Amino acid sequence: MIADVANLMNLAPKYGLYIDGKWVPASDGKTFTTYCPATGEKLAECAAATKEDVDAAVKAAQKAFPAWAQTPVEERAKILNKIADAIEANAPRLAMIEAMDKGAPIRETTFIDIPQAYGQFRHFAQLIAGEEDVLVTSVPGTYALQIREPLGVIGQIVPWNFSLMIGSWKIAPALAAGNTIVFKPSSATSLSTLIFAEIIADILPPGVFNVVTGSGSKTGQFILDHPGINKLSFTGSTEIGYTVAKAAAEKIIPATLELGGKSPGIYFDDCNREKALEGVQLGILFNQGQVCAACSRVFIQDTMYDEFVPQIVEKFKRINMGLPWDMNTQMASVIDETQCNKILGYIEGAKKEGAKILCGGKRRMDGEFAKGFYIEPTIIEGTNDMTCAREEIFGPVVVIMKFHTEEEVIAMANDNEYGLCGGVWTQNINRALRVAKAVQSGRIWVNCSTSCANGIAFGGYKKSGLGREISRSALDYYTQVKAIEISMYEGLTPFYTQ
Ligand code: TXE
Repeated sequence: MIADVANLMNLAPKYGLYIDGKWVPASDGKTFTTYCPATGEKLAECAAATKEDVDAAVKAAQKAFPAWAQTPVEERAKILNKIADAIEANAPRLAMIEAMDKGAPIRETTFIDIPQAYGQFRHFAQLIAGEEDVLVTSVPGTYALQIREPLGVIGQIVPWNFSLMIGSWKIAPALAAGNTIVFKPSSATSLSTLIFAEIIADILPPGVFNVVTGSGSKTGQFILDHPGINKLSFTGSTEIGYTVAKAAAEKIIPATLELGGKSPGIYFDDCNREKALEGVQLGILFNQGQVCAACSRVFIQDTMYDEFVPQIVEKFKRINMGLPWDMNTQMASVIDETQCNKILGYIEGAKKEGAKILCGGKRRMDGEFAKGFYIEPTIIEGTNDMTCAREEIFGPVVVIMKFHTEEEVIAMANDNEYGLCGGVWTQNINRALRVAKAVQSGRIWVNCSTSCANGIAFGGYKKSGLGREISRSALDYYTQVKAIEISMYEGLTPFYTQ
């Protein structure tokens, strides 16, 4: 089945690395194989970029930079809109490849991943066209211009959970601001990026956007170490985030880091129960829980706990697991065996620490699930100090806990090293605002979950990262400010002459 779909979709055999507007093999000819996690079938051979290849990509981006940086914003905006149109025109193909590559339900890639991707390009096209250089009146007789200038060549590295979507969060603002790019997708999910490069090949000048596929430890590290990179932008684990931050510090270049999360979902007893149930589900089962923003710790007020918990269990038991390309599938495969074992390891660890598994907890190997990595939606009843409640599991596993008062739950929510997102469910507006303000996270949802609207800043507090994406502020992170002070004053400076 997969091989047929792959052929139909004209997949990767013809692809290599995309450097300076051309497809080239790795300089040593080496490739790596990518598989569909849902079936174990081979999808494609991709080129494994060497140090020389990364160097060639950086040089191409450096060469393309001056002209791209000077391209008028209206023209850049037009190009960004054309990229959005190209993604939208290829949406079914991209949604299918993303579903096959990461094993996620196609209804999610169709309705979330791909629209987010083209939405980002439209959003930044609009923003950049409206940007103005700031004219500041300063001391009498002088004025100042503040100009935002692009940084140069940006090294962008993304994870496997939302290749094209997270990619668009980085590519769109970087291009809008006039930078050029060397981009590396995760070796587990390179295909949507390669198709993206293919469909925009005639839209962008050569060298403005380059793709180097390969492993993190080699290709990724070559990007971090390259002296020609002027900024790093990374989404992935906090562990590799440290490596990226160190590489940036050594070169004194900026880095945007979007790292792990262990976000709290807080449910007060006056919440709309039906919406709240949907919130718990979306918060942890979307993309099999492999979402940095997942609300993987759920705090339920004691006055509704005994009634609400069985309802969540019931809902999780009814989740329709299936193959990714079936539109009825609500949950499919996690990314690979390592991730699968890691998740199961956390569940076993939770049991040893005294937690109770209320539902799920096992890998499914029956029928069509035999060759993939399917884990049942899992609810752990635990405490906030257990490993399963402290560390990012990155799977369909939620830890539920009881709380009594607002103060108590705020303290519990903040008692974690991460601070990416969070949700508060209540119909009391004052309480919603108080809790949203008190929880130490970059984004809080009130009576909703896991939404990532274009234009609303995304990024973490604490160990969840540095910088913001998706919104206007992303442009700040892809530019540097030049201030030009100009004097219209004819006389000498009074300070010196008196
Ligand atoms: O992430 P990595 P992995 C978490 C999640 C998951 C764990 C490991 O808990 O189980 O991380 O996943 C590239 N220099 N998250 O191994 O290693 C790598 O090739 C430069 C959370 O996939 O952080 C990939 O392109 N690059 C997270 C990207 O970094 C390197 C999303 C992410 O890989 C590199 C993903 C190096 N030395 C995983 N090593 C989130 N919260 O969104 C790796 N890479």
